Amino acid sequence: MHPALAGLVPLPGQIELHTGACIITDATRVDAPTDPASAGVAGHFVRDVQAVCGLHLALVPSSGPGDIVVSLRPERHDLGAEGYELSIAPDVVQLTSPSAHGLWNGTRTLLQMFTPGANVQELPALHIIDVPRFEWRGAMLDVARHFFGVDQVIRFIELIARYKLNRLHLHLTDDQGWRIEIPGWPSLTSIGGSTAVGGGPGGWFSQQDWAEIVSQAAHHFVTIVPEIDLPGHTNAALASVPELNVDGRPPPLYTGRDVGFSSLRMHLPTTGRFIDEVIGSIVDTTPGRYIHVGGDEAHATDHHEYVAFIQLLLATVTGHGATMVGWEEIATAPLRDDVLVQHWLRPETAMAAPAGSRLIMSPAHHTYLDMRHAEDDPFGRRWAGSIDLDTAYEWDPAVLVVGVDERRIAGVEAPLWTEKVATFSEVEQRCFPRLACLAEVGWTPQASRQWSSARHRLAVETDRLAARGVNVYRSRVTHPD
Ligand code: TNX
Repeated sequence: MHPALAGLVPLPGQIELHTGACIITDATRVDAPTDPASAGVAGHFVRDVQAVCGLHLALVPSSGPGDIVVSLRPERHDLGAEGYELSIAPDVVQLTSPSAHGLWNGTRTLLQMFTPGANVQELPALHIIDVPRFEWRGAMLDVARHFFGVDQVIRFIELIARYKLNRLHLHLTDDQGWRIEIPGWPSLTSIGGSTAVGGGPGGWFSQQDWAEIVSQAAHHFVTIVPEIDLPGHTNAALASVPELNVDGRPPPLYTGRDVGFSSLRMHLPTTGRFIDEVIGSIVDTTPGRYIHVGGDEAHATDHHEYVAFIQLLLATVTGHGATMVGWEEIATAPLRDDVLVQHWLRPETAMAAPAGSRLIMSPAHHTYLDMRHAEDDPFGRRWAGSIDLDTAYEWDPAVLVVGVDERRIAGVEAPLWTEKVATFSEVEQRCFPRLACLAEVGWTPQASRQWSSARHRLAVETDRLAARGVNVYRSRVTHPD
């Protein structure tokens, strides 16, 4: 493989290598369209090139010989919502897409061809046509068990966007913490946000913090998927709002690691208003159309009440004009076809989703980032096994759940639960480069994916991340000693 292709991840769907090369120097210019979204992508690319190798490329409105020409071609329906075409010839680099998102994806590929630190770049002549296999390619960060602040979340967005991941699911509430300000309910954060697993200081996002997160996400073509976990995993809410409790007495804050002991109560007069105002506020402040309502491990809710809750959540989320997402347990209640069901543990539970609905695949044994990397990893958990890079890579979302084929799969997502992850450096070590494996599962056609090829590219990517100061996991499967 040409050295400039050694760091590509996810691997593009079609690459055709030609002879010759295009030389990029600080005289190379980037010719960008004038619409704000495409111009933003081109500007971002110029800044990223400078960060990777120090070259400063000028942004210009008209093209000349040797330029990198970025063009928006709305008529290229064949490339879908996110696809792009990239052709590199000795005298010009051309990047084309029908959407700014596709141009963004193309610039990510181009950037991965730049050799870090080199002030003359030799890009091989080639032709790429690249369209993602799945629409939903995500990571989840649990900011409830341990809190991670705005700067850390933005850093996380920058890192996942390297791999064209386009969803960041934020697990905002759980037994141990409530992490987002809701107008009219100040105790949710002042009490519910005041601690974390192990008794640390916790924290929460103000409305201003949240606006900053969604805006930075948009600049990286990442849609934020906020999760308010209901009706279980709610001790922090119960501890903050006395009226949510049957006896009106709030339980103490919880800083342990158990799951499945808390529940809202359907019949209490405050419960419905609470759900409506929380979901309404989240919808109003989050531009993406998805609201994740959790629904997992509600072991303290009887099944009748659970079904009633899921129906109430569905009516509330749809009433506010959003699309509901939930963990696979919600499929035990009647749903609508537009609900997204997130498979994590039991295929037979996920299978109960309506025949017209779509699934997000997060099989614990391949995607759970809190699991240990290998048997000698002292930090990871073990209930879903060891997940080294080969295990994170070698699976096919289309064969996991009987009756759920390619067309019913919205995509893939890897969650990081943080009961045992307390610092951002640990977040990095759990996620990178494992998230690069997930990105290729979600992007590259199954027939073009081979562990024997991915292994080398992941080794290059691991070294690049390390050189940029990311606390990577150095796997024996990519770095044998
Ligand atoms: C299961 S996955 C959970 C989380 C835990 C995680 C720990 C899911 C929907 N629920 O509440 O944090 O296991 O690995």
